[in-house]
Amino acid sequence: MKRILVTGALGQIGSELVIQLRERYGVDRVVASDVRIAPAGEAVSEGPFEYVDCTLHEQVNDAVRRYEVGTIYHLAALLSAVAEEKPHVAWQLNMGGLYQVLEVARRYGCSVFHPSSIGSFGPETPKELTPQDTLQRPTTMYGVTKVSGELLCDYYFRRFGVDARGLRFPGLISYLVPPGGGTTDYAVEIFYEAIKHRRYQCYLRSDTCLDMMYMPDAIRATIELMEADPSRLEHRNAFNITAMNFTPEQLAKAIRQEIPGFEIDYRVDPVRQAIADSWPDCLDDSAARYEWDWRPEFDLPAMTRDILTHLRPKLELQGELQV
Ligand code: AKB
Repeated sequence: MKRILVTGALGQIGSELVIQLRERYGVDRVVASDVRIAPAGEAVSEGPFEYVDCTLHEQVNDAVRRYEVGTIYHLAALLSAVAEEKPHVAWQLNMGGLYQVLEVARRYGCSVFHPSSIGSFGPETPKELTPQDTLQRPTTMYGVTKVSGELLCDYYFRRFGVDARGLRFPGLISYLVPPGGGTTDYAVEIFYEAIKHRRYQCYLRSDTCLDMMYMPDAIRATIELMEADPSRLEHRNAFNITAMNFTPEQLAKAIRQEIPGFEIDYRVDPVRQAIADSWPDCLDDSAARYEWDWRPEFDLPAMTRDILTHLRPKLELQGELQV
């Protein structure tokens, strides 16, 4: 079996994906890469690690050639809020990086996983049960790069036979590695603040409904899609997937079941609110269910309990919590 290369391996998805891929295929088979050096003691440092700036062809090419890579999980990208602050950097990284990865994949016959997002939709997209195939006219730079990325991946599949597959991720929630610069990050921060201070100030309006998913489901979906029988795939880039959808108010209520007295108030950030308002409320993921048997395992109460169980001891260990 050829090796796997993960770009953006120190990010929110990468850190957990590398661990799962190594458990499944063997530590030496999975090469983690990023533009930061892996901190000693982190799980990703327990196997091969390479510095790779994926916008530079030579660096991607060298890593793929030297490690005899057969599959690239290309995760390096800017998220929505930070992409809106730095649209030029977002275009360079999100599109420039993907282009180099696809070019190298074409040369060496690699498969490619590329994450898309609910951010690939726009205000004119149907908001409820957003269909798999529908209008995509995003109004953010992040969304523009995500739709373009979906199209580019499909082009490389049709034109050059590159086995490129992707998922439209909803907001991803994890207690291991924090996200950076997303619009849905509130749904992670809220758990830290609930444990530490029993209160949270939310930057989105209380009734902002968005699709969300717990990270273990997202990692499983990624691996299952890449292992799916290609003859069953009518779609490729990219599949709608979701596990739950809720508003900040509903999330606060679920946390209150576990932490009585937890309080939330709101100070709306107009930039992130506008981004969230342009995204769907709830996706229809029936194509993923039909074509590769996608099923989420965690709903809101199950996720809330699991996060609180694991996050409290983690914060105690880091000295961020009085025992
Ligand atoms: C973001 O908020 O930018 C991401 C996403 C939904 O793609 N979490």
